[in-house]
Amino acid sequence: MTEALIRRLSSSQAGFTATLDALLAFEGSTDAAIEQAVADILQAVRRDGDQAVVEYTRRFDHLDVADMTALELPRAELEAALAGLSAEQRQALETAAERVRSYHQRQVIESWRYTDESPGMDGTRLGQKVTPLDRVGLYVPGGRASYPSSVLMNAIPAKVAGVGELIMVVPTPRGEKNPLVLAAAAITGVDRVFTIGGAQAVAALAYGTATIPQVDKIVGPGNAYVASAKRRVFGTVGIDMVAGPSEVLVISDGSGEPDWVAMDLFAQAEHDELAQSILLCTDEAFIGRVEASIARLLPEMPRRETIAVSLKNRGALIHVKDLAEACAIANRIAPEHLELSLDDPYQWIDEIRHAGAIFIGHYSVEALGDYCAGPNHVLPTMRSARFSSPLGVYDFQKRTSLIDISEQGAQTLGRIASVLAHGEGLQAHARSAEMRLKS
Ligand code: HSO
Ligand code: ZN
Repeated sequence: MTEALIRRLSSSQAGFTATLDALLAFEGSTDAAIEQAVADILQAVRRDGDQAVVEYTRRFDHLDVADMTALELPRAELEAALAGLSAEQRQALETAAERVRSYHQRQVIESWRYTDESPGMDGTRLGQKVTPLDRVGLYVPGGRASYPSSVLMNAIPAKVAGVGELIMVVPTPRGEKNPLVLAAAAITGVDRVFTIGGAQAVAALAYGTATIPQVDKIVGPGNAYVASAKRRVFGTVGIDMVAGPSEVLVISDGSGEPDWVAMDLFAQAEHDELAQSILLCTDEAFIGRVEASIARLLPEMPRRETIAVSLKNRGALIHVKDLAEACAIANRIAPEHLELSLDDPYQWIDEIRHAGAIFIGHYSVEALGDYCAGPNHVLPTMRSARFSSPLGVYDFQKRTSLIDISEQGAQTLGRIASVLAHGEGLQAHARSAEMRLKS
């Protein structure tokens, strides 16, 4: 008998919960050597600015330039990349961008004000003023995980929010550029692009250099060095989130096509050996058919080696008693992507409390959401959907409170504040409130 491609589990087996937890456990790397290297890079860029960035780019990306200005891509080069696409590619990218834009326009939050009508508060006006961030840095990885779709998913909500200036960084080892990434930058109106990457690019954005302006927030995925650098500069600038490997959970009642389910599991697994693909299914025979589909389809896949490692180490086909139990397990997993591969999915949506995105029914497949359905594909991973949300316009808007208290309102509030301030032993607080009382 050959070794299984993916583990099979059952929710009724002894120790199932512990087995599931072990499968989900993922330690974000805290490699001491990486941490030290990143700390050194941040310090050097902070101290030496452009010169340090140029030097690291020479060392790590084998790109030898005289100075930082040579690492900025002129607008014309972005436009040329766009013009160089096939009509089909350009059309696809533009349509995807348009759909993502139209979805995100619905997320914009507006400023608001109201007049407090409670007794004694005559004329007191309160509100919330919404302001986009001034300047945002977008990190785009080089190499295998350099996704034009991620440029759309990060740049569009920033632009819809009204961010003043969007600065993209993307490493181009040995000068090799990804034309689709540059075209996506052109389509979304990224303002400036620098061909730098790694911790040095994060440092340049966070601290600013003579050439690269300091940003207020850094978004976008990256390798362990980039993740560590983002964590370290947090506080000096905002960051989006530190993403873990991508995950999909499929819930099936056996009503779909086993090949479709198998390919959906592959689509996640092909991202990365650490990616996680799990099926929860009420129908034992269907699980067997999915397993057979996996065995038959895997050899056809160009990325079969990555898929095989991902499925073997982190994948599972799990038999569950019923769909209520499947939803309970899904809530425990809090997956980044959840597919409800059911004939009648709507009755189960209310049962799902924790998921980054829910794909409803047999045709709503994650791959469509990754590129062009409209919602963002930057989603909470590693069970963080319990407390966080997809990337969106709200990540690029901030709120300021507005307080306009009338003379009458100050009488009512002053008495309350005075009592509380005395209780806290803060005399100046009490007196500054009391001075505005009339008698
Ligand atoms: N599934 C990834 C996004 C992506 N897929 C980009 C293809 N390209 C994380 O949600
Ligand atoms: Zn994907």
